[in-house]
Amino acid sequence: ALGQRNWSVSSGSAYYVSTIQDTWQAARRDCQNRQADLMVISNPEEQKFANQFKVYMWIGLTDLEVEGTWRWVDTTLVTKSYWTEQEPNGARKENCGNIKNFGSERSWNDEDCSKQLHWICEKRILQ
Ligand code: 2F8
Ligand code: CA
Repeated sequence: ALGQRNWSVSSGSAYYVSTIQDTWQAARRDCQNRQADLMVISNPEEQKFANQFKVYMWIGLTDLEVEGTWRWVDTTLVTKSYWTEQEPNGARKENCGNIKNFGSERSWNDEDCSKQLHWICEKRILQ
């Protein structure tokens, strides 16, 4: 089917990369509509995967609940992180995480959630 072509499968998860841009909240809703959620980066392979797209990408990273406490959409705390130097710098203005500095392993940025960006969904596959 058409949809399947947009998913790539790698080590226990399937990833969907959006063709359009939208806010972090709308991106999350889109992922949920696909029986998925925004991408949770749990290992260096996933970090590398997320860095391959040469445009900014929303991921499932937010401190909307408690300012300064960055969590993944699956509610886990961020353990190994890949913030760009000087990030996160947005305090209360920037509460959603994206891949911005994709030329560097340390690619994460905190961004205004209402910005319209591409996004990556992740669906965990039972095995
Ligand atoms: O230099 C990093 C910095 O770039 C922008 O601010 C100038 C980003 N914000 C917007 O684009 C709105 C920041 O999130 C980022 O930290
Ligand atoms: Ca920032």
